[in-house]
Amino acid sequence: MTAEYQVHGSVAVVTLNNPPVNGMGLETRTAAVAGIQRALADDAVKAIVITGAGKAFSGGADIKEFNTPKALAEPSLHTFIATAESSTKPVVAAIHTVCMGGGLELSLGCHYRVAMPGAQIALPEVKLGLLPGAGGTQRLPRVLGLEPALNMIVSGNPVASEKLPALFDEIFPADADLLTSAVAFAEKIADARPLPKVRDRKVDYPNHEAFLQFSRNTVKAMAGPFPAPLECVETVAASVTMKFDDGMKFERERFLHLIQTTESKALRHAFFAERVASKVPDVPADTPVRTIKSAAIIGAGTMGGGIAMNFLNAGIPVKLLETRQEALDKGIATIRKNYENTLKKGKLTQEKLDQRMGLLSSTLSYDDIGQADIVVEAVFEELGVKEAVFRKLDEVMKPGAILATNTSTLDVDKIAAFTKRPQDVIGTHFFSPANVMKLLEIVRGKQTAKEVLATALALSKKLKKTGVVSGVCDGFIGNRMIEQYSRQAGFLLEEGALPEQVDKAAEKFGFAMGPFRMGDLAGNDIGWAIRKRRYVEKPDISYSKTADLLCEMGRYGQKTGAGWYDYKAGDRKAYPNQDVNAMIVKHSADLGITRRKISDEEIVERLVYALVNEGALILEEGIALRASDIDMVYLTGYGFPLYRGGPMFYADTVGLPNVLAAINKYARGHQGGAWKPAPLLQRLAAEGKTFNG
Ligand code: T1G
Repeated sequence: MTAEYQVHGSVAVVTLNNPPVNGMGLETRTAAVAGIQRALADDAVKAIVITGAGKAFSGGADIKEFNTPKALAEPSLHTFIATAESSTKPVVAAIHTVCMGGGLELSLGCHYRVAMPGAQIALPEVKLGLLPGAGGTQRLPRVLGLEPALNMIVSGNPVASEKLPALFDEIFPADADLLTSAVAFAEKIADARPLPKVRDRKVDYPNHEAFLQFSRNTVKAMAGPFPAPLECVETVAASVTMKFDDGMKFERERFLHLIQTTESKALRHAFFAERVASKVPDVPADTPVRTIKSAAIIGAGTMGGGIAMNFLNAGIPVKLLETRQEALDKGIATIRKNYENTLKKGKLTQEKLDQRMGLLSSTLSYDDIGQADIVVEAVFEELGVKEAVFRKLDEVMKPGAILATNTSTLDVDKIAAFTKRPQDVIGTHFFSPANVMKLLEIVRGKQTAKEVLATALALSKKLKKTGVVSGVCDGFIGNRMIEQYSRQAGFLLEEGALPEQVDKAAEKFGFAMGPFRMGDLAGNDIGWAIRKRRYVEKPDISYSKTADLLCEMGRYGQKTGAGWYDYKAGDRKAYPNQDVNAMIVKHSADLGITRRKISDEEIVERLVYALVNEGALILEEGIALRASDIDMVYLTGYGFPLYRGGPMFYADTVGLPNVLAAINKYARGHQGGAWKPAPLLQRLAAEGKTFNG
């Protein structure tokens, strides 16, 4: 059943019932419209209440139906709303918990709205690259007024029901029973006429043109590559400048335009990708999880401190362990300073700061951490050091404690083998700065217990991270792909490009930061250390020597005040350096390469398709469970532009045959050996399929 029908006295109650959030898919719309029609045909019924079962009134239209015939099939959401609005008997929307998107639009088509306090009210369509497409842009301004409605629609952010008295005819006490109260309200107004319709109201806003022009300018400045915010302004403007039905037509036309845009498809892809990432096919959703009431962090450096903050922010006490008191003191001071900076920005209260710092304790002894439910090590990235730590943890940690490593490049299975409990060992790869970056790569060892994996996924949600499961390989998902991206960046320098051109092209594509500025930020010596290891372990993999030559010049990046670029104190701008560029040009000559002009298009293709091709290998090796997981890694951990949906989604929009053709072209060029097309890419391209299915 996707909508139930009951009669309470003289009131019919239609209950939307499409778990988990009563998305108004075709079956739900059909059953609800049938319910209203049944009520209208029953003379004993004097009024109608519409409400939602479970944890929502309604989370809106069923996004899963978009870009499928069901989305617009009759009865459409418009028809459902019109059925309520044109009803000859009063229709009351009884709202609780969540009322969003089409759910709120449905309630605006009803004659009355009543609610429980604390319900989250929103028109979040803009966050999906859309606009409220079922009358929200025309009706909400008629209820809340032009400015509050515009703010809600352009921001897409929820507002608690009790903060919107103009929207509701009654807000019940928190301890009221919604159904009982709503039925009583319906009986009270059953004979009231005329039936109040939002569409009959007028939006009164003197000098609205000036306000709307100001809104256009403001939204244009902040919308970046996304078309939806400005479309929201224009359609809300129609609520003032056009008659209701004309405004509805205009809204429909702009909605149908937006739903076809790549930006909207990318945002909707990311919405579901984030949620599906926590689903592991062989780990049932009801797998028991271990209780995490306390944590221990080994290492109070940049990573250890950042990781500790995640737990403190989630209200989980942390015991920070270091080998030397001064390291401990420094680590704790850094954590406090980070919180104080947030306080200064007005994003944290003193009370919260004190509460979080109050959850932090420290020790120099492993004997003090044995009772922690989870321990995360963030010590030096060297297998010998990890071995010593894990052997010690194996000795002191209570049975059932989760032993997590924050390694970014080492083999989690080897680390697990240092203990007698490999089933309790897992990788939790945080990204620096760990208290800021949303991405958490959860590395599943061969022997990691399903319960431990399920616990780590649940914990990532509690830490407000996007947890993505990775298998064990060198670099897991993100770093393994970025290595190919960096290789291409280096080869481009040898062939004729300079760091500034490559970075500008990448940033124009939408990356938060190009590869060379990123190297300067992360530290060029980190890549240098990895390459030195690679030269021994995998001599057949070639790299441009330019990055090594740069490090030999002592130019490790921002931390040394100079890297690919020069930096000035207190200024984050990257200034090209002539010595570095001369080194690059000389290196080309030493290689006997005649430097050539390289187009931005080639730069972007080589950087992005290097990610795509490695992502395809990762997918077919089963290191990543699905293409959208790879997209989430890049959207939340590597500054890939959200409006392009992630590398695999972007490749789908370009067309895999086109991606493959470009790769085959580059395979015939300089360092072409780096381009071995992934079999999965070749197969999908040949079959006319996509990564994201
Ligand atoms: N359609 C389909 N599925 C949805 C959904 C929706 N609208 N909203 C949530 N889900 C699924 C979600 O994928 C997940 O699935 C489960 O519900 C729980 O979600 C014409 C066009 C409602 C605040 O944008 O903001 O109406 O992983 O983990 O943290 O103008 O979901 O369990 O299989 O997020 O409790 C506008 C989007 C639609 C609201 C609940 N509405 N959803 O948060 O649970 S467009 C939205 C949310 C529209 C009209 C337009 C949140 C939530 P699974 P969750 P939550």
